[in-house]
Amino acid sequence: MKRRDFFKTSVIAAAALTGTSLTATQRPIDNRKISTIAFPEKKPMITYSDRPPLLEAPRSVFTQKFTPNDEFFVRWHMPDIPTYIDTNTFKIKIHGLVDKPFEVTLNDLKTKFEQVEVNAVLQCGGNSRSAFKPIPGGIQWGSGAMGCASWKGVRLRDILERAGLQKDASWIGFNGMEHAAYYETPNFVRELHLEELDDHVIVAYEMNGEDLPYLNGYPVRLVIPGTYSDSWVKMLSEIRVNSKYEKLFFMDIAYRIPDNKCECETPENKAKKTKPITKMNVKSLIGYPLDGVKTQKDSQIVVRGVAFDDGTGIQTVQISTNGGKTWDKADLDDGSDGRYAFRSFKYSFKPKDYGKVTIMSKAINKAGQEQRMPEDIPWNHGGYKYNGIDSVTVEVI
Ligand SMILES: Nc1nc2c(c(=O)[nH]1)N[C@H]1C(S)=C(S)[C@@H](COP(=O)(O)O)O[C@H]1N2
Ligand SMILES: [Mo]
Repeated sequence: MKRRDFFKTSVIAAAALTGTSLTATQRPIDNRKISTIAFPEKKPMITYSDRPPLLEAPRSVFTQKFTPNDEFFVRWHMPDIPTYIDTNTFKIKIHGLVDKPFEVTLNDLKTKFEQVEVNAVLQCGGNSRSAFKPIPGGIQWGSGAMGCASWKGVRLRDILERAGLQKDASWIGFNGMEHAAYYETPNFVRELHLEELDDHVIVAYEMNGEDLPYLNGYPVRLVIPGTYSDSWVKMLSEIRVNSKYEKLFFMDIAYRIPDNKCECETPENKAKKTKPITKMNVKSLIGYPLDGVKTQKDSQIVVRGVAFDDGTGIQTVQISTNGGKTWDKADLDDGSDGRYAFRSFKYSFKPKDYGKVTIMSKAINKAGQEQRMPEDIPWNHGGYKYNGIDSVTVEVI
């Protein structure tokens, strides 16, 4: 037996003995090197692929409540992304089960509808996937496949109202403009049920006060606060209203987790029933200090980071500097950026001893949901929804 195989069986055997399913067993790998090559409108970032572009933000940006556009992560499924979009001719087509199908230009969006803004966290369902063992398929993201921005645009509901939904309307499909490299791969289309939509869902053309960066979906994208970003369709060109759910690749295969109480499974025993990932769970991330930072004994360390959930609201963030034995409350900002935005936190302390100190952060939301230790996070095939307690290790010299 090869060494790797042996490892695999012993893990499974251990899981079988204890009757538990596999869990995440390590922290996400998020000290990867920043690329020396920069993409259009972006600073050099952690780069997993250039075709399609897959870029991760470094941990250090998470000391800021709003993630700068030029460091905002990027994820595309298909390599063939239009390189030029003429905003004079660009239109979104709205059709299907509506009384008045129509096309809307960028200018129409900006002038013929009420303009609204929402601050919201955009996070890939696979963010922090590299914490799972055995390794699930997919991009081995560290913790930087997320960011918070202020989004400006038009309520999706207002657009649908103008089109006039027919009686049987219940599912809405959203199509992006890019294409697959091979014809077998379908377009990037997501579907949402009408009931999932509320007034916070917008068709956005602005991000942090600027046009959307090209790689983040210029000229318009869907923004669905509180949910994982796989449904935040970029370069949105078509809105199609249906009575039934169309069987589509991305909805049926990707971005699903086990539909059981623990939302868990093992590599051998794949859950039979699955469900879409939808709402985000509670999470915090330390932006400063970074792993390996050296500090002087008797000098203060000011820990800074961000916390968020699905919009339920963050109750507290706790910090431990002794491996989780005791926890202390961090200071939170006043929350005035809204319930879908990052809450920033701060905590200062003076290490008493020389040597390594591990700093951990744990967010708890208003529903009492909290981050658990990495080894208690349930494993799933897609490597979705990781939200283990965060940690960084510094050295006191
Ligand atoms: N048109 C289109 N929209 C898309 C995708 C895509 O591949 N094509 N990927 C989705 C996924 S899985 C994620 S995580 C987010 C990433 O958004 P960002 O690149 O702006 O960070 O876009 C979503 N919207
Ligand atoms: Mo994603």
